[in-house]
Amino acid sequence: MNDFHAMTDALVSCDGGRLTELVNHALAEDTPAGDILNKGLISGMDVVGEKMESGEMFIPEVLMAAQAMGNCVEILKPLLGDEGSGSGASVVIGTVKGDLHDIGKNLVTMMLESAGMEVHDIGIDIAPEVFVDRVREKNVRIVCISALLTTTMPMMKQTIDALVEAGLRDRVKILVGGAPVTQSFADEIGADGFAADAGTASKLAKSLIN
Ligand code: B1M
Repeated sequence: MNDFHAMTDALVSCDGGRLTELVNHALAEDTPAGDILNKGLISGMDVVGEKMESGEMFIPEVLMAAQAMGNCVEILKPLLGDEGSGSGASVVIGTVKGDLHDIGKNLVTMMLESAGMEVHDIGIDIAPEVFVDRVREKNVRIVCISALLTTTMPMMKQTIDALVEAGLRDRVKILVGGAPVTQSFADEIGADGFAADAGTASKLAKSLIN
């Protein structure tokens, strides 16, 4: 069994200590941080998601797994950098109203920060009017909207519509993402870009401002 399978097992059994140990061990063996993130942690969370769906794992366990993953992302953070040319651009990022998922959003935040952008992470369960207020307050160039539930995807459109109604739409580029989001959905709701993962989000954000 390689370390990636063991990481999935540790996530499924909500064993944060073991997961941290495995991540540190993989790093000591020169496994690239991106592989640990994608092949170990994110793949492991997909299995957690399947077990959640089939009723084999319950919400408190999923929360413990999410916490364990978050701790390991902190370890990987300094090693996942996507250096430069974000030119200090101001970004507002949040997860839409009704949606409490934040691990993916936090990864996008981390990648944007390491690309040199000034990121204002406004959190989870964020109503359209809060996005609008934050864009008004700051000299924001990019708005990043995350959603993980099919039921909260329509809130992405409502957020964009609120920015249009507030007369702010032309001032900002809007980037959307999250597991159920697709390029065609992004086009349909009038976003400027869609990214399937945090690394792509950072590259796209840079290209949108340059
Ligand atoms: Co939830 N959940 N959850 N959950 N949860 C999913 C999303 C689900 C797919 C699980 C499943 O059933 N298989 C399912 C959604 C089904 C659907 O909508 N069709 C689901 C459900 C149903 C629910 C509840 C409704 C369960 C319930 O209460 N009965 C409930 C809803 C609560 C709410 O939000 N109102 C719920 C609750 C929770 C917890 C709170 C327990 C916990 C979240 C904890 C937290 O985030 N702090 C949780 C978790 C952990 C998951 C799974 C297992 C893992 C999500 C995750 O963090 N993945 C998830 C199953 C899965 O996704 N496989 C599931 C790792 C993360 C790195 O990936 O967030 O996709 P992800 O981010 C990726 C990309 O999507 C992208 O970059 C990241 C990778 O680099 N990305 C962006 C994300 N945002 C982006 C923004 C961008 C660009 C890229 O630009 C702006």
